[in-house]
Amino acid sequence: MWRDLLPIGRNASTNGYRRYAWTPADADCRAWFRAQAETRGLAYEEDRNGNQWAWLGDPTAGDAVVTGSHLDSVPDGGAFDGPLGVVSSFAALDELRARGARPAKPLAIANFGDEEGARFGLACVGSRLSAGQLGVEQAHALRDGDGVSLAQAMERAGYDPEAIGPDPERLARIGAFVELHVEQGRALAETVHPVGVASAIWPHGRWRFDFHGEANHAGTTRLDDRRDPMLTYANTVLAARKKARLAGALATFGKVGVEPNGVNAIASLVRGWLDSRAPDEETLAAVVGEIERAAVERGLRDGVDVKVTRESFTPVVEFAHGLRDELVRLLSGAPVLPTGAGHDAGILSASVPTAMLFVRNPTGVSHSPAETAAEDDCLAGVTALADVLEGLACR
Ligand code: HGY
Ligand code: MN
Ligand code: MN
Repeated sequence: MWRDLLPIGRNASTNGYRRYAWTPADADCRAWFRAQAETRGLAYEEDRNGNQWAWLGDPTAGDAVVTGSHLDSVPDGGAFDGPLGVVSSFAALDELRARGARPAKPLAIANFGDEEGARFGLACVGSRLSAGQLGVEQAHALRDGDGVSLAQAMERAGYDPEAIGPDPERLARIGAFVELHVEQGRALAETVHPVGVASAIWPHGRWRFDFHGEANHAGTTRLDDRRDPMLTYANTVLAARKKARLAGALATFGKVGVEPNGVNAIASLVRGWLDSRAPDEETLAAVVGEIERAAVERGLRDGVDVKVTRESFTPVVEFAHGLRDELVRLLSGAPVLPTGAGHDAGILSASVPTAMLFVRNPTGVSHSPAETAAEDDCLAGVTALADVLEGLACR
């Protein structure tokens, strides 16, 4: 399975993955998922929001145990973030069958669409739509960097954008959702444990900062006469780092756009996207507020107007304690850890009892081609997931 997925959407110059929603690489990932389901004789279905499902047992019976993750990537992402969860799900099902386990409940594997939000700017679109956490009109209005709307992209990929929307009946059939994911930090690397259980996801969001200045000649405009948004942007990046450090939060400007983007022209507009996360919502709101204030104050000095738009926000997620404790028991005392990364499991946790397993990442690196996990640890993850599915569905 791993070998088949490896070439899909790989950018040869960086070895990173560019598997964006509703692109040919995404279609190849979906075809792979469908083939994995059909090879195993699982009932395959795709919901109205582009999420894929592979069922063992009757999908309509209720109290299903569902596992899975996503196959899309960030720009030049690693091989593990997402795919490890989907591959491990199929492998865990194979393991259950090899053990001769007889599920008393329906089991399913899911691939949620557009988890990373790399193309349309909003993460977890597939699970958010199903859980009713993203309005249909809001989803239709999302646009990629080329101005293509989500609706147009879905249509071009052969899907019906008019059919998207909340799917409470499907979610009501799920008794538990467990997502396995590569760890995106080094907490497990410092332990003897290859697999951990998630406690919580930090609240996080994305804010667009538009710095409006004035385009002018780089060679003839006196420094005092400039309204250079790049200066305001640069100072805001530094302020974000400082405010986040002081508050014990995280703040990152990882994406930036410049107009007109000419070497010998002062920019007219710099657009930077802030990703910020914190242990609690109050801290997050305070940090983002301080970054915005610093930007506006600096803008006054530079003659630059600053406009801040919140593009997404995901509240803190505290995974269901009962299910989490059950996983720890099934895995003989696996460590419990929080994460700053968002997941479909976090979105679904508002509708369904949800838990996560993390597989040790020796470097902690993620959202990068350098992301990795040892083969033995991945196999331990499969065994752990099989133990969990057996414990939840077969007894
Ligand atoms: O950005 C995130 O937290 C994620 O990996 N979707
Ligand atoms: Mn990710
Ligand atoms: Mn992920």
